[in-house]
Amino acid sequence: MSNRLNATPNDLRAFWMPFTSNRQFKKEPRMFVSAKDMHYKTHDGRTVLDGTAGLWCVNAGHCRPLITEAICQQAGELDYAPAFQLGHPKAFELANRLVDIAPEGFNHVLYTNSGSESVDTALKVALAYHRVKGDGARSRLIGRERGYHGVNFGGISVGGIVSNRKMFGTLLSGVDHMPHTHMPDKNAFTKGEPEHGGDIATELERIVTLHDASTIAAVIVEPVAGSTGVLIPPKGYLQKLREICTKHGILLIFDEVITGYGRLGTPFAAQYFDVMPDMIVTAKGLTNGVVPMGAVFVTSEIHDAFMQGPEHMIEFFHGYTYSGNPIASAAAIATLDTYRDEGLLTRAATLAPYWENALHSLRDCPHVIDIRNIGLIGAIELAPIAGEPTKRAFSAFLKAYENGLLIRTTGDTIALSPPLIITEAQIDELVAGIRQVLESGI
Ligand code: PXG
Repeated sequence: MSNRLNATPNDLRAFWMPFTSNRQFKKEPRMFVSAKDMHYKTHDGRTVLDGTAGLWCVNAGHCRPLITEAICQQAGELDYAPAFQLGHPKAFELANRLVDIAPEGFNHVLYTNSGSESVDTALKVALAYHRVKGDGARSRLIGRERGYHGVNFGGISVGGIVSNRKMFGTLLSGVDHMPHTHMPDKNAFTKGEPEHGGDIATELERIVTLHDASTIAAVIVEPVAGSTGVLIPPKGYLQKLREICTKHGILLIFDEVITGYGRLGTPFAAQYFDVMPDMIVTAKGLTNGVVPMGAVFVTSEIHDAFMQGPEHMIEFFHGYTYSGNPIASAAAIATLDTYRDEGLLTRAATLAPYWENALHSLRDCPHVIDIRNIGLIGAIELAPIAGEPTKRAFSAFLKAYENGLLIRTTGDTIALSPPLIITEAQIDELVAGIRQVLESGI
């Protein structure tokens, strides 16, 4: 008998869930059924304060009217237009709007459908750029230990989170990794950018010497590493990476999938740190997480290098069926309107001092071994239970959810990234709720 006939909404077997402990979840499901602004509603009728902007993406808060209306309107007007050799106005309008908020010089945008696709797109642009410039020997890519660049083959090759790599064979060849910047012995409980570790960037110089600069296409880093448990760049670190890349003709790619669109109090982290990469990889907050979409920003220098040869020829053999999809474009334009109207791309700068003090007030709670923060990002690292890594933080996540708080955990770190509309009173509520969880014997 077909399994399908028996399927009911309460049958959870068919969906193999992403990055989830499927068996645990299906025994004890946690479902959201609606959302508004800072809150979710659960299937059992409870209200949950969103401390993570969904998965770092709902920067303007949930179910925002301009975005909802734009999607409905677009779906009824032009649902889909072929993305290759044809266009539609909103994809162009959006690209111009994006260039307006990007750092100067980022004049062109390639669209994707996710952060993972944006990463792989940027890596491919880097390789092809050197090739069109007659420098095709530059084929190596350099990432960093503990880096997260999505889950596609390019991204896990340059990424440095072992559990995301070890099951998947030999990955891309010609990839090397810089050391990560986490130095808890020296930097624990630093507010903002750590003092120690900026010189770790010189490890890139060693890698360049090892392989020779003439073989290296690009270096990719998250300006603030998120998924690994929130690692803030030490003072001077990103500047030093930039210097080394420039000196050796290597492209520097910032993966701003979580830092893009206001998370640090500037539109992009490049502006926050005043370090300009050659490409900026984004997704998530581009559409407020509502419709899948990503964008890769490139400089005119990179774009223009491809604009050669016969005009009827495709200049870059890459793209997706849904690149610049009309509904995603409409959602993104309405998202940028919402960010602009409410000042959300800079609001984190105003809230950051309050956020910092609130988070660091948890220092005396049980199990806390480090607290890190920047912009509207926070991390509370817990001592692992001996022999059972990740269990303590996961218990904190479950307990917080029961108590009406959405937090994220990765390893034994609680990561926080609330919507940029959060109020000071809601920050207090979040922090008080976390204190309660940490003091509850997890
Ligand atoms: N790069 C970075 C820096 C990311 O943080 C991706 C690429 C991939 O994006 P997609 O859209 O393909 O998932 C990400 C995604 C977490 C968490 O809790 C982080 C991400 C996704 C889900 C959870 O840290 N980052």
